Amino acid sequence: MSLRERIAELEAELERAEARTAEEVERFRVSMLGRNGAITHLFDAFRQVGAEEKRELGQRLNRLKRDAQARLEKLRGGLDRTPQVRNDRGDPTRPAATGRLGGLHPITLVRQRIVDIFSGIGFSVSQGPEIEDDHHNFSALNFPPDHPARDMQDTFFVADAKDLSLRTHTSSVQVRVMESSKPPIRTVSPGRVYRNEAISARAHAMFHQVEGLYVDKDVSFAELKGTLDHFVRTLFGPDMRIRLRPSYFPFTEPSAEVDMNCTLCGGDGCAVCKHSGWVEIMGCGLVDPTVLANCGIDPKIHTGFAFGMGVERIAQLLYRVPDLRLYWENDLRFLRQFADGPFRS
Ligand code: 2U9
Repeated sequence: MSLRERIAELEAELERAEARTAEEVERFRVSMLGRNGAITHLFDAFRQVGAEEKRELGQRLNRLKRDAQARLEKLRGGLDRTPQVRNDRGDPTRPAATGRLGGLHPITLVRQRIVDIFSGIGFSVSQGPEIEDDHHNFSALNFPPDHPARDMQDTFFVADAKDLSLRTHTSSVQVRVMESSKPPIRTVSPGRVYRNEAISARAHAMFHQVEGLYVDKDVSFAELKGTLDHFVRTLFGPDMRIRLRPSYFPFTEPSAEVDMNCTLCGGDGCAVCKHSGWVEIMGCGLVDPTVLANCGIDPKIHTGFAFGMGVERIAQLLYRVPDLRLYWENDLRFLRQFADGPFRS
């Protein structure tokens, strides 16, 4: 076959060329333009062509090569780029099925809400160790040596380390804050605490606290009451009222227990509030001057207020949880009721 005929044949072949996959496009490229391709071979043969035909055939050959390159680009552009569906694996372009996502635990949700309220009025968040020494958990907080809280019946001690126990309150964190910083101090300490209790509907050996501390010049009981009033109305609603009853704690003087309107009966009286219309939510007081002094703060210059609450108790009043044990049984029927936002399943 002459070179002229061969060019005509390949021109027709280019017209007909088709490709459905990337492999077929590549096969086309190699067969036409590759080192051993048909067009490359024609250029080799072209060297033998006589002078009289050289010009014409040279132009046709160059055009053929350009056409082959253009055809190659066209075939590449026309490829269907959607991934091939393989029957055995399903459609990989389908959005992923996420199933059920986990949710935040109700205690985490309530702890966050409590902390957010105090962050919003200028309190920082402080944390500290769950295994504490006697000084930070008891002595600095004015617990006398024979106080019942120091008893094995009430506190989990670390075996063979008499000075160490699981902290019984997060006040120990605030002792550390006072020891390491100067007033003004405004901080809340959320965290786990441990008490040697028989587990029941009303008590657990581990629970969560948020304690607050404000130390500055001239901090008053009125500021304490105003702060707690703001907290309760923000968390439970603007109609909620608080009342303070005198109490006693080793670390505050004067001390008070804080009640708010019963969330269950709205004040009419029910079993939860023992028909009083009020439920206890937290304790508070002015920091005892001895405690300030124990932590390196001069009580002649500074005063402070402090408060403490159990997160499980607050969650119980917010969500009407009848039994503390429900929080730690991990029964999904219980936990799913609190899932919120992106976690809701
Ligand atoms: C420092 C000094 C004083 C924190 C306070 C209470 C009153 C209180 C209880 C509520 C229920 C503990 O979780 S609970 O069992 N707390 O009644 N806590 S005043 O007083 C402090 C804290 C830190 C340095």
